[in-house]
Amino acid sequence: MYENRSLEYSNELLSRIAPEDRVLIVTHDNPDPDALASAYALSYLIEMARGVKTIIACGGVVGRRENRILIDKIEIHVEQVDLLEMADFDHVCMVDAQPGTGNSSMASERDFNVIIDHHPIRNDAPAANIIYDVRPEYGACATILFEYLQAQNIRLSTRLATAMFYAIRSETQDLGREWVAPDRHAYLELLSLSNNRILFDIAQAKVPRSYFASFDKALQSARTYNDILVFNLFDIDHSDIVAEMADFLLRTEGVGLVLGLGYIGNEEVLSLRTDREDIFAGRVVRRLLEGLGTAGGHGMIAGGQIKGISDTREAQEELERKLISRLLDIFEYQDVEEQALL
Ligand SMILES: [Mn+2]
Repeated sequence: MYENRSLEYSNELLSRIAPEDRVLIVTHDNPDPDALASAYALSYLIEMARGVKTIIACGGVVGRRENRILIDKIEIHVEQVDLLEMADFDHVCMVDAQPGTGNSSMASERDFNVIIDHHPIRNDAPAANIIYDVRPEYGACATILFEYLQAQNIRLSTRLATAMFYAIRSETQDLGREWVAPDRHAYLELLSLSNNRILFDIAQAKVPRSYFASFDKALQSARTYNDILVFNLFDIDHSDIVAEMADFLLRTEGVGLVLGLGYIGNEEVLSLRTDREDIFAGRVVRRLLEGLGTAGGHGMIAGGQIKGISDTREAQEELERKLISRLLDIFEYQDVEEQALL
């Protein structure tokens, strides 16, 4: 079961790749399981169908321990994108991201031949003659690639199936948020093809002590304003931790929206989570960061970044106050009392 467009787009994509071509697959910085599995799936498709080995690259780091174990166990080779010369490639494909959202070190649209994504469509029209398959309704980008592989009748290896299953599972929180029927179909098909031992090793990954310090910082700093919760981790060693703590704190009773902050490499990192059905997280974060930074996201999950923030505690605290005040303005909560979570 796959949508017709999966057959059309995958046929078109494969027909453009000649046996001697060099193909690069990039995704967003600090890749998550969906980005990694999507890149790996596209690379597998091109290799199986056209016999062409591709290179996968991105910027940033893989911070979250589960994701590092995923890369190790599945053996996904990811290169640093800034060490590569774009001119060396005949095709540059982007998955699980689009140019111009601020979360990729690869900025300009001109560089891309293929864009496959499930984030909301950017306003600016894509360049002519590129393959542009963006499905904002899909819960995971890996689901789109799963359909390509099905449409091309390609048998999945256990490792690929495991990576894609884990991607859909973590991106949709086990089909709990942001999913459509194709995600569910892919999830069930992939489950039966997956290696449970690897899934267990990923989910039960050992974590460093500093991981628990992040929980402590998140809990100690958390403040609520009606049903909004804000926390600030200040200095962090990888940006994924902000989103992880935001997911964790969204479980607070009476809280419907969480804004998490962290700071790394002159950049403030924001993560927004909501389970309120009347809110579109991506829109809230774009309003919040208007004139300050870049933002993007879906209905329930969104993120953003503000560059060029000084590394002093005062600068970060000042920015936090500014963001809280903007957020309370957006929800007309100006007169709401601030309460510590603990
Ligand atoms: Mn994704």
